Amino acid sequence: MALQLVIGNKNYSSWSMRPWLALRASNIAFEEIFIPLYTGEADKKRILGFTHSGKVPALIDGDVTIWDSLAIIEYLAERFPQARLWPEERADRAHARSISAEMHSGFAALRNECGMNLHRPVGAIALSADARADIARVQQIWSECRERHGKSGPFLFGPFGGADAMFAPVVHRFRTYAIAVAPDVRRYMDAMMSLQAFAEWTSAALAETLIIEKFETV
Ligand SMILES: N[C@@H](CCC(=O)N[C@@H](CS)C(=O)NCC(=O)O)C(=O)O
Repeated sequence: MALQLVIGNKNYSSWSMRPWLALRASNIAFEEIFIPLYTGEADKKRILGFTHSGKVPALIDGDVTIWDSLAIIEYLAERFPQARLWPEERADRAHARSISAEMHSGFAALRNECGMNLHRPVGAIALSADARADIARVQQIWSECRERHGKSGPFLFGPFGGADAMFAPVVHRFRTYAIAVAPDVRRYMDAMMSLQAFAEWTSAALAETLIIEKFETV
């Protein structure tokens, strides 16, 4: 039975984007189940029919359900070792997991002030000191990885992997909010935007017409 990934609106759902990208960039076959977010009770019930968390993403693999983006990526890494979602070396793997967990649990100011919204016209906004600190920390994480692994490929640990999937929505946030970035960070963003799976998600998001008013504030 094919894997099923339950996701929300591609334009807004940064959490959905992460495991979707991990699957697509790794050429793992899956069925996509789209449920529009924040439309009311009926769609919320549909999400609850897949996961009691009531949130997307959720991955269904037969009788196993995995909810939460990072848990899904961990599951995929175990289930499809050939996809090499985590680096081979233990120290690099620990590093990749540390930055992925840091992304997963942190950067609240950046997330709140620069919500993912792909169809938003590109333009800068005034940001709080906390958001600016988040942006500096993300750039530090990416630069450190690129400095260490630049020779093995254009992504954080060389080839595309789970850590890249976790940070992918930030590439869109930096792009749409016209964040000034260092040249090595720009090169990483360019590599991400050239990735077929990333481009595929982006064009599908831009084709969506559903608007979530509360995410259209800036
Ligand atoms: N920590 C979760 C966050 C999931 C989450 O907050 N999903 C949002 C959409 S991006 C959601 O499903 N919201 C719908 C709702 O709360 O009704 C993860 O990493 O997957």
